[in-house]
Amino acid sequence: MPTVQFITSLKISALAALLTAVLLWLSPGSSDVGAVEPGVNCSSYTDGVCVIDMGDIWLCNPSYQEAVCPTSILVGDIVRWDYPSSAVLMHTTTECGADCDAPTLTPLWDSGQMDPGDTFEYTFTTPGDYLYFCTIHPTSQLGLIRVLEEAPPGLVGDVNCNDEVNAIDATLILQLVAGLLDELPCHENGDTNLDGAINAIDATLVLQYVAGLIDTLPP
Ligand SMILES: [Ca+2]
Ligand SMILES: [Ca+2]
Repeated sequence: MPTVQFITSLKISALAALLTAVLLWLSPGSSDVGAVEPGVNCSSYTDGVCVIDMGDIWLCNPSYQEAVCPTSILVGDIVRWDYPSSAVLMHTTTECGADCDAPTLTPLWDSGQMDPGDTFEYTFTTPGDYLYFCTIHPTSQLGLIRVLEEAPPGLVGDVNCNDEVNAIDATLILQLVAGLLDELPCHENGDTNLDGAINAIDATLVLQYVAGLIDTLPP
């Protein structure tokens, strides 16, 4: 077999192995992308302002006491934590860094002590996941702000610009991830979960969409 043909066949084999691994890695429902839609767990979400309710003692939704309550917004949005005057205890909203069990000493935001009736605002300018907690109740009040890129004007998932989302798009994304492509023809459509990155998860979501396991992209 000629050298070029051999290398090409190796690349295709590697791609197939990667595709299989991704499919095994992310079965439907095993990821936490269910919280992707902007506005999830905002008590109101209008004009780029997400209001997050705080309580005694939970963040964002009473059902998440002692669990991480996820909220999704778009980049550039403002989050306003709203602590009702009917509450009793004092709380904070404070960014954790990578781990709320070992919080950073330089949080991106820290409300300081909030008394009932207080509010605190922060503007999110960079996509990503931001863990936060109440420094007074660090094990029972936990939250996550997921800051998403704006959805592109094109068809999310259609990376070859043919107005369809199918397995070819997933393959192209995997080729990009594997370094076989430098860019996708419609690169802006490749971030299918709007988390600011194009990676194997995006290809998996395309395949799940094609297989009818999820109804929309972003999911
Ligand atoms: Ca396509
Ligand atoms: Ca992505």
